[in-house]
Amino acid sequence: MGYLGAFLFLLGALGALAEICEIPEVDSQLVEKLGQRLLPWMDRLSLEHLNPSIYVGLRLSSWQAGTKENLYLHSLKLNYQQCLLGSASSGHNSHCQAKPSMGQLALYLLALRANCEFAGSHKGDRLVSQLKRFLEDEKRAIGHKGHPHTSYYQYGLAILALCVHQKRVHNNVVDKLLYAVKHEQHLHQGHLSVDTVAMAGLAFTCLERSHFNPSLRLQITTAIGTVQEKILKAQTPEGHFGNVYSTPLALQMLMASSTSYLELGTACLKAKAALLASLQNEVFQNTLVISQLLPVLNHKTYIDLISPDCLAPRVMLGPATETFSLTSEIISVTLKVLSIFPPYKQSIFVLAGSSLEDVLKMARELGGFTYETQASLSGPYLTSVMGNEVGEREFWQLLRDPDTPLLQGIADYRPKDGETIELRLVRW
Ligand code: B12
Repeated sequence: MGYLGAFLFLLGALGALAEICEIPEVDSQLVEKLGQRLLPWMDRLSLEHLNPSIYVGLRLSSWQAGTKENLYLHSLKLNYQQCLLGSASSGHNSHCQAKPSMGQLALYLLALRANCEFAGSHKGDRLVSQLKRFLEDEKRAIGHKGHPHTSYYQYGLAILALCVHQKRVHNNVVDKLLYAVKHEQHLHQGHLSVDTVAMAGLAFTCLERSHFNPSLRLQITTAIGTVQEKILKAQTPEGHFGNVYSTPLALQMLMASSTSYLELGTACLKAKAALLASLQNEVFQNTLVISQLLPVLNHKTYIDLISPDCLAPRVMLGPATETFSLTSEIISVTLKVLSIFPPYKQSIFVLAGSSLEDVLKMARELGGFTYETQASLSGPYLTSVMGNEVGEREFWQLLRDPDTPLLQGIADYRPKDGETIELRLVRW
């Protein structure tokens, strides 16, 4: 009987463990290194470079950047409010090249919450109304065209941002996201990425916790289960959910929701091991991805923004110690573009360690090749090659021969000697 009791207790304990997604402690030096990568970006205070996701990531981490952080939030407020609310006639927003998008406004509202602020003032209310209007427009676009103007990722992000500010959205707005998650295989643009599903799951989790949209409660709970299932199914043999860069958001989603999936605990431990290996190999270079990972390493998620702990002690980040490995080795990278006529193919010689962006610059300098980029929160986004701008729902995909899409953008990816990189115009 004693043995049976102990056995049952052990089973119960294992069951309880298996139902939570927990990430054990990670070496704090490795985490600090990640945080330090954000520091140089916090000195760039123009609208083009401001990134509310950096602020959110840092506030939900165990590290802080002292006064730099306050200055950063101040610049975010100045620029976002001027560009979104300033009237063109008063000249207030003359320095705004482009209005922040729906997703950027949503991230800005998350940044305010990360500082324990509610969008309650007159200005805050107007921003909330703008975000609601964006969502209404997107809802109509989904009704007409079957997809939003922006993406389901931004749609989920916007619902999440309003939710953490305790702002409700209509059932029919939530309904469109519920439908997309449930019927994703029937949507004509194919499957939703793990990042997109995870963002939708975070939005649903917030709605569930806040008891919003009570008449959709059952559908919301079911959708959370569907999202968890999709994320778990997308786990790779190494342990990543989707790919290494979607794992942070996927983990945020899994950590935020309690679940009855028995395999959850094991899946998260495996993901954590994969993350650790990636951290050690310095795979995380991109500030946006780092900003999504830092909360996870501090056992936090965007759901914590419902009631953030702004007094939690955070350690000051030390100055970054960059280790430059200067090399004079020259490598050859072949650049090809077959989506145009006549096709382009050229070997480009650059210094070892150069980014793909350096290769593109060199190709342009040599002549016969042109390209354009647009600044985004993930870095420079390739928008045009040889004068061919992307049309609606098209993008210039980056691939490594024979046919492997790159997991990084032009600024972060560093081709190896002898590699062939293709730029391909595709629909998404
Ligand atoms: C939607 C999306 C796309 C859409 C964007 C079109 C659209 N109208 O939305 C499409 C399918 C076209 C796309 C393309 C690519 N993407 Co993408 N994308 C995303 C996703 C899911 C959401 C981005 C978003 O809306 N953010 C919120 C808004 C508020 O921020 P934003 O900066 O204003 O958003 C713009 C940029 O993110 C830009 N964008 C989208 N992807 C990428 C990737 C890079 C490297 C850059 C610089 C910009 C960029 O498009 C957004 C809309 O304008 C993220 C997931 C994530 N975790 O962030 C991946 C993500 C950013 N993409 C990624 C990648 C790798 C790419 C590609 C490089 C893939 C490839 N091999 O070609 C290309 C970009 C190539 C190029 N031309 O420069 C990675 C980046 C990883 C990293 N290390 O930085 C992510 C994190 C996905 C992942 N887990 O792998 N993407």
